[in-house]
Amino acid sequence: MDAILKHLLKKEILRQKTTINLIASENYASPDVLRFLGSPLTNKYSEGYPGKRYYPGNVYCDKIEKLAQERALKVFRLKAESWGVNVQPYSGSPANLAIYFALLNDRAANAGKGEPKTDILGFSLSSGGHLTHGHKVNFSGKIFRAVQYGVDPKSGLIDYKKLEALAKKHRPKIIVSGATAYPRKIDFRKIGVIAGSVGAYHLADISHIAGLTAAGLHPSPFPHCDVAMTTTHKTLRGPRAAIIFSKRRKMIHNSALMLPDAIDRAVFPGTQGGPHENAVAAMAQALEEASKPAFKNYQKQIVKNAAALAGALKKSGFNLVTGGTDNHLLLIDLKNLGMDGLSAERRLEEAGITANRNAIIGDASPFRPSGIRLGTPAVTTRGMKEKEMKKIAGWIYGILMKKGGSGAIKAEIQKMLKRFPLPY
Ligand code: DSN
Repeated sequence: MDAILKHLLKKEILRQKTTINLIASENYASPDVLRFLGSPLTNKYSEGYPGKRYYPGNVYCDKIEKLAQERALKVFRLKAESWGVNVQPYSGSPANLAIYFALLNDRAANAGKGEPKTDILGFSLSSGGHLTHGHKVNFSGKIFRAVQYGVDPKSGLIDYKKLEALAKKHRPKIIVSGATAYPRKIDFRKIGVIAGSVGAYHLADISHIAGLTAAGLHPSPFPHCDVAMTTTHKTLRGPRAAIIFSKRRKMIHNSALMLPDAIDRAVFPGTQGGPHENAVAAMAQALEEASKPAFKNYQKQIVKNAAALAGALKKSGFNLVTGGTDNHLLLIDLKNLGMDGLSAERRLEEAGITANRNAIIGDASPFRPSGIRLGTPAVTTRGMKEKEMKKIAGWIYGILMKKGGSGAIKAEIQKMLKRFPLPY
C-alpha cells in the first residue's frame, strides 16, 4: 500500500470518528457494504444487462445485478410486473441525465408538431431542490430548457399553486419533484395530478428520503409518478450509486416503446459504459440490510432525532425554515444573527461538528448563503438518540451564539463521541 495514501486514509477515518456529522446527505456504510465496494468485482466489464452483455464472463455479475434489482423492488414494496428497475447509474446526477435523455428524446421525436418549448419544470436550488433539477449552471439547465418552481417566501413551504400555474403556462415535458434541503413532507400526489393535467412525465427524486420512504415514514411517490430515482448512499446507507424505477407503461409519444426500455437504453449505451459491479453488489448488500426490521427502527429514530434537534434549537432562539421538520433534516435561517452560512459552517467544523451551509429562499449567492442544513442520518447510525440531540443543540448554541472560544465544547464533543464508535 502506498504510504502517503495509507496515511491520508488513516487520517480521514480518524476525522470521521472524531466529528459529529450532521451533513444531511452523508452516512456511514456498513463494513459489508465497504467490503463489496473494495472487492475484485471492480475488475469486471459487464456492459449491457443481465443475460445480454457485451463481454464474456458475466455469469456471476448477472446474478448480482438481478439480486440488486429484486431487492430494490422489495424494499420499496413494488412489483416487477408494474415497475422496471435499473441499478447501474454511477450516482444521482448520471441517473437524472439518463432519465432526461430517455424522456425528452421521446418528445424530441415529435418536434415541430406544436410541441412545448419547456423540457423540465424543477424545484429551484435556493428553495431546496437539486442542481440537476434544472439549475442554470448544471447540464439540466444548460442543455435542456428548464423553468423552476419554489417555496412560498413566508412559509418556506412548496408553493403548489404557483407550481400548477407554471405547469399550465409552460406545459413542460417533465415535472421534477424531490429535494435536497426541504424539511417537510412532499405532496407527490398533488404534483402527479398536476403533471397528468398537462401531459408531463412526473419524475420523483427521492434521494434524500429514500430510507424514510422505504420505512413508510414519508408518503410514497410511486403511485403518483412515472419515474422515481434515488441515490443509495444517503438514508439508504449504501454505496455511492443510484437506482432508477420506471413504470411499465408506454412512452407518451411513442407507443411502440415501454418506459423501462427507454430508461435502460438511456443508461447504457445512452449515457454510461460498463456498470460498476462492485457498487451494484454493495448496493444489493445495503438493500438486504434495509429489508430488516432494524432498518425501520433506524429510520424512525432518524426522524425522532431530527425533531428533537429542531425542538431544542428553536428553544434556544434559532429561527428554523418552516418552523421545524417532518423528516431527517432541518435548516437554520441565520439572517437575524448577523452571520452567514459559511462562517457558521467554519465555526462548527472547528469545534468538531460538520454541517453544510445552504441557500435559503431569497439568497443571491450559493457560496455565501444564509442558511445551515443539519441532518440526523449519520449520528443516528452511530446510535445517538434524543438525549444526544439536545446536547448537540446546546453545543451548536454555544459555538454560534456565545462569545469566546469553544475549547470546552470541543472536549465534551470528543468525550461523547467515544461512546458512539464507528465500526471501522
Ligand atoms: N449533494 C447532495 C446533498 O448534499 O444533498 C445531493 O446530491
